[in-house]
Order: sequence, then structure tokens, then C-alpha cells
Amino acid sequence: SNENNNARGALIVLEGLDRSGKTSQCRRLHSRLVEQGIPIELWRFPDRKTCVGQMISSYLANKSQLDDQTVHLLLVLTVGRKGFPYFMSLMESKLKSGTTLIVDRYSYSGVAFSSAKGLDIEWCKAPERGLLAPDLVVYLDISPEKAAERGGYGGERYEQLEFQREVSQQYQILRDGTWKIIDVCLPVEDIEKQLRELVLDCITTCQRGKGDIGSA
Ligand code: 2DT
Repeated sequence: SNENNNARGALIVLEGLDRSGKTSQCRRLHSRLVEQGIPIELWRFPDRKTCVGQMISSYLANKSQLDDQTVHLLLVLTVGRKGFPYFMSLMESKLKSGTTLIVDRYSYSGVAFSSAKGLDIEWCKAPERGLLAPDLVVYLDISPEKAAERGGYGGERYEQLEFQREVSQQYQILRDGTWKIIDVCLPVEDIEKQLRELVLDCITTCQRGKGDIGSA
């Protein structure tokens, strides 16, 4: 049958510590691929504009206090859970219609940041089950020390060396063989190129209709 009937977009996730350059790499990648005429959208979690997102934003800015479990569950809601299916079904319909999604942080951030506070990792993962599984996870690798040297930590609650060390360890635990790791100490053009190649490969595979949209 016609290959194009199966054409779908790819769900591509970027993860990494604060100051790993995720957000600027996501933006560059997105605009390059738009120029190439690839149907693509850039998403980020948490979306601070939603109602729940505003509670999180105020917590991250140290303007309000919430206990660790509550923050975790609020973040889970923003990433699109069964009980809050809006993002999930929107993502799914975009992918099915052939649009690729580049996502700046996903459920891995949820687990890494909350377990870094000492919450049980299995407890953290439990409510994330059932989310759409990414076709590609790229980890922008930087040591917490190097990240801190880059300066410009914005003063948010999590932007502290000690805490980022914990987060980094949790990411190591979460990482499996399928994650692609890019060393962000490379020149910026090399990072961009590596990232673009990984992403284009993944888009091609998904266009050929290989594999269903998975669930985690
Ligand atoms: P940004 O600095 O990228 O805006 O992220 N976080 C994010 C969690 O703790 N759990 C999650 O599920 C997600 C998506 C990571 C703000 C902070 O939010 C953290 C950093």
C-alpha cells in the first residue's frame, strides 16, 4: 500500500541539565527544519502559560512553596496525563497528521528532578506511565560544574550546583541504550550538525511508517 498513508511525524525529546543549551538548540533546529519545509513544531514543558503551569512557575521562581510530591504531580499534569488528556491527544493528532514535534523536556525531567530531591524513583515514574513514547531522546551532556561556569543561572529554585549534581546522577540512571548523547563542550556548529543528523534520520524512519506511535 501507499507509504504516505503511514507517514507520521516523529516525537523528539531533548533533555539535559539547566544551561546545557537545550532551549537554544531546540530553537535553531526548529528554524532550520522549517526552512527545509519539514512540518514541525517546537513544544516545551512545563508550559508556564496554563493554569497549572502558573503555579509551577511561581514555585520555580521561589515565590510560593509546595511540597515535593505536589510539585511532581502538578508537573505530571502539564506533560499530559490520562486524567488530563489534552496535551496527549493534541500530540497524538499532530504526529498522526505528519507533524514532527521537538519537545524541550519531557517526563524524564519530571523523574530526574523529583528523584533528585530524594523521592522514590518508582513513585516518580508511576504517574508518567502511559505517556506517548518518544521516537528519539537526545541528551545534551554537560557536567554540572561546567554548566555552573557558564553562569547566568537565572536564580530559579533548581539552578544550584549541588542540586544539578543530583539531577545529573538521576539522568544517568534513567538513560538507556537508546538515548543519543551529544557532548555540549563541542563547538556549537558541531552540536547543531550532530543534532540535525539524528533528528533527520528519525524523521525519515517515522515517515516510512516504521513503528506505531508508542506509549511509555
Ligand atoms: P525550564 O528551565 O526548562 O523552563 O524548566 N521540570 C520540568 C520538572 O521538575 N519536572 C518536569 O516534568 C519538567 C517538564 C526542570 C523548568 C524546570 O522544571 C523542571 C527545570
